Formats: sequence, structure tokens, C-alpha cells
Amino acid sequence: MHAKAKYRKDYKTPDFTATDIFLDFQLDPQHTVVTAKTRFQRLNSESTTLRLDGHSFQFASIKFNGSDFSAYKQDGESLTLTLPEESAGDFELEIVTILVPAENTSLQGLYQSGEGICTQCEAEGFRQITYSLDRPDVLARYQVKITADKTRYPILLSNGNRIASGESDKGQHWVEWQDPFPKPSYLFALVAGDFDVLHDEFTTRSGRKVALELYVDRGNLNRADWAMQSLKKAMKWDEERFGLEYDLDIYMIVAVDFFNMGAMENKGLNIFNSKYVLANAQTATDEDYLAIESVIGHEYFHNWTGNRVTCRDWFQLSLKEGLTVFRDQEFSSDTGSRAVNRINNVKFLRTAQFAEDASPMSHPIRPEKVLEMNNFYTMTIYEKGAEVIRMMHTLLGEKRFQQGMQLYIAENDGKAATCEDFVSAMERASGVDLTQFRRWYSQSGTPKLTISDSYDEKKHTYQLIVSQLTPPTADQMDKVNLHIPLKIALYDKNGIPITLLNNGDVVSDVLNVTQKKQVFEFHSVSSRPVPALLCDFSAPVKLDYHYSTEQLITLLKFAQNEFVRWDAMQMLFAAELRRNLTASQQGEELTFSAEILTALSHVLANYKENVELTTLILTLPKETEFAELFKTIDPDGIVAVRDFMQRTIAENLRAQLLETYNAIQQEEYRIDILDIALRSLKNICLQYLAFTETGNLIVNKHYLHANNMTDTLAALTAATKAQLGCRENLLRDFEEKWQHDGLVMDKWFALQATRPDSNVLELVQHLMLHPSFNFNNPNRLRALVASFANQNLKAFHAANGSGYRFLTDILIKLNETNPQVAARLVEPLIRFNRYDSQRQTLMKRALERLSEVEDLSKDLYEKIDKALNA
Ligand code: B3K
Ligand code: ZN
Repeated sequence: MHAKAKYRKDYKTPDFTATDIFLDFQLDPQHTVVTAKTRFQRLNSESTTLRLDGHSFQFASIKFNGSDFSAYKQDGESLTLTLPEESAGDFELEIVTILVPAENTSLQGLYQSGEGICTQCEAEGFRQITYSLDRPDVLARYQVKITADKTRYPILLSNGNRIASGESDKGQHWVEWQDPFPKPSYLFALVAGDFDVLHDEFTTRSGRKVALELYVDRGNLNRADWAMQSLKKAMKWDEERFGLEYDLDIYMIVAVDFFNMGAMENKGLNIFNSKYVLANAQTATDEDYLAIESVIGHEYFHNWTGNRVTCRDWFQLSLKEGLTVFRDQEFSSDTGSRAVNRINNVKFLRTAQFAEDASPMSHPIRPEKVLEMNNFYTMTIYEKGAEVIRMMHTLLGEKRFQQGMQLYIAENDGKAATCEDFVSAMERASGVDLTQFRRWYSQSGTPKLTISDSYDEKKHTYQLIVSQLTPPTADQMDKVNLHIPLKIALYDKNGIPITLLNNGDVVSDVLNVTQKKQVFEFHSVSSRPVPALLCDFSAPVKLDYHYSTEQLITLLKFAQNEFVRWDAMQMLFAAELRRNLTASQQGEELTFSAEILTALSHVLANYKENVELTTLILTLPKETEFAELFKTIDPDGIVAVRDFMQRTIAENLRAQLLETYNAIQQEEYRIDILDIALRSLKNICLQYLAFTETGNLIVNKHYLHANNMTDTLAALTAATKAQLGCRENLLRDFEEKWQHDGLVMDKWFALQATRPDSNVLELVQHLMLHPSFNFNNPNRLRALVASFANQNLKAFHAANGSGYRFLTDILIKLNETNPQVAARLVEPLIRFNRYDSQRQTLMKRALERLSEVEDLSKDLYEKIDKALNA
């Protein structure tokens, strides 16, 4: 392996920059000719060598200021020019390269998706198109001319404004685009194809009209409305909440089927995975609708946090991603239910990000060392990054946070900035000292807060004794104390909130935990209180406080904060699981606490007070969520105990579940908060009812009467998980109806991959030959293979190693076709230290086999090396 890691500390400003780039594309799937004319400027007057990044194309020619040029050296990843001293200050290069988009299965650079051609340049894909200064701190103005066959590619798009077009010979036509905003190469985009377009318009608050264009595959216009509505909502919200207005006269979104991730914020021309665009009641679930709204928002918000202000280097990725995730979370919370959004985001963070931080891939939100940048589009950078922004928001409050945002943008507009630029703006605008807080940027790992309390009955004082500790991680042994905002509330035994007082003054409910151990004291507390700790999940930490069942039930019933109520139930479920897991390991009988069943019944009985929260409280954590409670995971035990818990709740609450199920009647399908909430409550009842004796009847009927995908999929899921008699019929019916549509079939593939059946691996292997499956499509791979490896705890971790072998075989193939997706899929294998020694041995063997593969991509190499050589 020859690739060399890069270190954050080695950052140097570039010796040269590009100011203007003219790109000419003669498009053809088998033979695309790219002529790149770039105007360069020397920034370091000493330098006469210019190193350009580039690989995976055929290099045809180079001209220096219009003349032939041969003073260069080429290697597998770059072209280094020795420039003539007299003209090295300001010069033009014309470089011709030849590409084969049809054969580019990596889905980076210029590639074919279905019948169209598109690009993906972030992080370092532009260098697969031409030799360039492919780094985010080089900002240039782009002009792009695209010529292609008019019948195959009637639509030709790039960033900015369409400035000219025309016909050429042999049935070809051309379009020229110009982007007035200087941008880094990773934001360049091109799309060619035959699409249907949805047109709309948005008037900004200053009265400018922006043309909105949404491009979808022909025939898909009936699935484009929601995405367009979401875009308009996002544009309006960003004006209202952040005071940020769109800057170009046109905003385009194109949906493509072959895409490595969710979407890409290219300036004025977003390219989306069709999964995050296409939706109608028949094809998309409520969850899909909300995900579309959030991703459309996310990419739109990047226009300011990402595009107008971009990153100086890739180590600063969280500057744009953490901030933009925070912004999209706030958008969803302001538009929908704040509590539901917070709970779902926390669930995700606690499982996926905490697991990542405990893995060989652990890294701070601003990493120090990177080999393959694509490996760092992680939960940590995105989700923990957003939590760090959220903590600043908590410490500053909305008003001062927005002042900080304004200052940050004013100071950095049109520039490539650093995380430090952001924190410094927040600090200066608010006057809040963030010196210690900055450590969140450099320290990895999940801090643990250990809290105990004491109550003085005579003095009526209550103390919280808080200690913090961040255990060592794979990348960093020594840890320092962080500044952790700990939001709390106190309740009396009857669930009445107690005002937080200290020496007669009301004190903030956000405690500043900054030391290894601190004591917080509250006065005039008339009886021993029940503390609500880490309200709203005010910091991305683990909490260790010994709650009694009674205290948790008090919080579940009475806490004012919805997150706290939900979290209390999570702790109750966790305690049940732990106790039963120990019992099952010792061959004892499994039992379920009657108090908890009563509490659940109480919540269900009062569902009308808060429909969406009821659903979330009733939802048993997934196997993978439970798994994160343990240092060493027992896959079989967790699955068995969870199954027992599910059946016990179903049996004991049967009548009430059925009553609620029947009480919720919805005729028309509507996407609004209350309807979504009612549907999800009805469907959680269904999931439990499936495990009761009338399950087959109810589920079958639910499927037959469904008039939308949410209900259809709920029935299919219930039938599959409870292994009901009707399930094969239902699965077949779904397959027949949707086999022409890969996106819808992904739901079916994912369900098959997570079947509880013992022969599920065989089934998954068989499904890879299904006509709707396509190995080169990342959505299909994620639906079938990633669901199996990440969500089917028991089958993937089968003690005979069959799951590991299956995944390894796939990774060997993917290493050649799509290394980026391969490196995502290898994740469950590199986390071997979470399993027993027998499984560890098998997982390591699988990784060793992979490490011996010839031409191992640096994407896979980086992760396997970290895992095996830690
Ligand atoms: N910025 C892109 C992600 C690019 C991933 C490159 N491997 C999408 C987003 O976060 O909005
Ligand atoms: Zn993003």
C-alpha cells in the first residue's frame, strides 16, 4: 500500500491558485473528451513547480500559454510541472483528458447513472475528470460548455446560469453555463440526460424571483411534488430563522438512481439519490417523506454553510457538515414535531455514533489524520458535529447564537474557513468564553458523566455530585476534561417541578460541568427530589446515575420535557433487558416487571394527550440499540430476550392495543403531523398485535386495506417479524406489484434481509440473483447486504462465521467496482472487539483475508489497517 496519510498539522496555503476555469465536455458514455483551460495565479513568488492532482483518465495533451509543453512528470495520482521562471506568475494551462463514464462504477468523477451521465466530485472526485488543484481552498470561477447527442441527452446542465446554447453537426447540441460565484472544485457538477422537469418559482424576501427546476427520470413527475414543496419550505425557513437568502436566479435538483450517498450540494445544481426525491403515497412511507424534507433542506442550507463559506481543508469537514446537520435538524423541528425529531436524532447518535467512537475508526469531529477522505463522512463528523454546534446553541441561547452566525458569515463569505473561525465568531459575538469548549473539536470518544446525589432533610438542600471521564479510544489514549452543558430539572414525588434555587436566587437549568468532579447545590428543596438529568440530551455523553424503577416511572409519567419521559422508558427497557440477559445466561426463567407493564398501559391509555410521544415510548429499542448497552455483545441472548419482551408486552396489553388500533380510523392519506402520528401509533399497535393469537388475521386485513405505503409496509413488517402464516403471500404480492421499481423493492429487500428465520443468509444470497437486484447500485446493496450485516444481529454474527464469510466475498468484489461503498460495508467487521473471542477470531480472519486482496483500495486499507494493527 503506497498511499500516504495526510495530517491536519501539515496544512500549507497553496503556492498557486486557479482563478478561472473553462471546461469543454464532448460527452459520450464510451469516450468523453474534456478540455480544461485554467488561468493560474502564483501565490508564493518562490515556487516554480506546480503539482496538479489527477487520476483514472487518459491524459491526451497539455499546453502552456497556448504552446506545447513537456516539462512535466506524471505519476499515478498527479502531474508535476516545472514552470518557466519568466511566466510562472500568471499563466494558462490547457489540458485534454479522455474519460469512459459508462465504465466508471466507482460513482465518483464523471459516471453513467441509468441512461444519463452525471458527476460526483466531493471530496476528491474532480481529479478523476482532469488534472487540477483539487483542494477546497482553491476557489475559481467556472464556465462550462457541454456538447452531446441531442436525442440521448436533450438536457445538459451545470452550475450557475445558462448563458448560451446551440446545435452542432451529427445530431449534437450544446449548452454553455457560467457560475458567477467562485467555488472549490468539489462543488462542480454536470448532468446530461433525458428527464421530466417540474418547474416552480420562489420569491425571496427581498423580492427576487428564483426559478426552481426538479429533474426526474421520465414518467416520475407524479413523485416530484413533495420534494419541490420541501425546497420552498426550506428556502423560506432559512430566511426566517437564519436571515439567509438564496443568491442565484436558478436552483436545480436532479434525481439519479446510482449514487454513493444521499445527495450533493453542488452550487445551483444539487444532485440527489432518487431515494431522497421521489415520493407519493403509493411508493413512499411517512418516514421517507420526512427524510426527503430533511435532505432537501440539508443540501439547500449548504448554499450558505458549505458553499458561500466553504472549508479550508478536509480536516475542517465538520465546519460545514456538523453545522448543516444542526440546521436541517432545526428545520425539521420547526416544521414538524421538535420532540420526535430530537428523540430520533438521539437514538441514531447513541447507536451509530457511540459505536463508531468505540471502534477502531474513532476520531474527533476535526480529525488529525486521514488517508482516504471519503472514509471521514462519518457519524462523528455529521451527527456528533451537529451536537457540538447544538451545545454552543444551548450555551449561547438562540439570540446570541444567531449573532454569532451573522458574524461568522460576514467574516468568511466567499472564503475557505476553519472550525476555529466559527468558534471564534461565536465567542466574540456572544461574549461567552469557549476556550475549554473548543476541546470537543480535538478530543474523540464518548464522555461518561457519573452522577450521585444527596439530600439533607434538615437543611432542605440537595446536591448533585457530577464527575466526568472520557475513556481512551483507539486513536487517542489521553483525555482531558470537557465543558459539558448538563441540563436538569427536579421533580417532587408527585411529579411537580421544583424551582432551582441557590441562596434564594433562581439558577439556570443548564449546569456547566467543566471539572473532573463538581458539586452542584440547590436550596429550599422540601423533600428528596427525582432528578431529570441530561434533559433534551444536552450533551453527547453517557449517563450513569442509579435510578430506581419508581423514580423512572415518575419521570415517565410526569416530566415536562418529552425527551426525559421517553428516555425514562428507555432506561426501564434497558434494565429489563439486562436483568433477563443475565437470567437467560444462567439458565433462569425470563420475567417482566409488572410495574413497567402498568406504566406502559398508563401511557397507552392516555395516548390522546401526546400521540407521537406515546408511539416512541411504546417502541421497544431495536436489537442494535440494545447491543450498544454492552461492552461485549451477546447477539443470540439480546435477540432472544428482546423477543420475549415484545411477546410479553403484546400478551399483557393485548386488549388495550387492540382497542387503540381499532379506535384510530383514517380514510384519506395526508402528510401532516397528527396524521403521521396516528398512523405510527396504529402501526406500533399492529407490530405488537402480530404476536398475539389473532395476529395473522389483523395483519392480513391491514395489508389488504392499506391505501398507502406506510400501512402496506407496516403490515409486511409485522407479518415477517412475527413469522405469520400470511407473510409469504404478502411478500409475493408486494414483489409482483413492485418488481419493476428498484426504489420500492429496496423496502422488500431490507425486510427479507432482516427476517428472523434461521435460513436468512441463504435467502439473501439467493436474492442477489433477483431481477430487481443490481450489484452496481448502492441503494440495492444497502437494502439487501448492509441491512443484513448491520440490522440482522443474530444471522450476521452466526457463530459458524457464515455471515462474515458472505460479507467478505462481497467486499472483495466491491473493492474493484466501488471502494467507497465497500468501505462503508466493512464497518460491522472492523468492530470485532465488541464480540466474544470466538467471533473475534472469525472476524479477524475475514479481515485478514481482505487485507491480502491484490490492489486493495485505500478506502478499505485504511479501515482494515486500523482494525488489525491497533
Ligand atoms: N457533502 C455531501 C457528501 C459528500 C460525500 C463524499 N464522499 C452531501 C452532504 O453532506 O450534504
Ligand atoms: Zn452535508
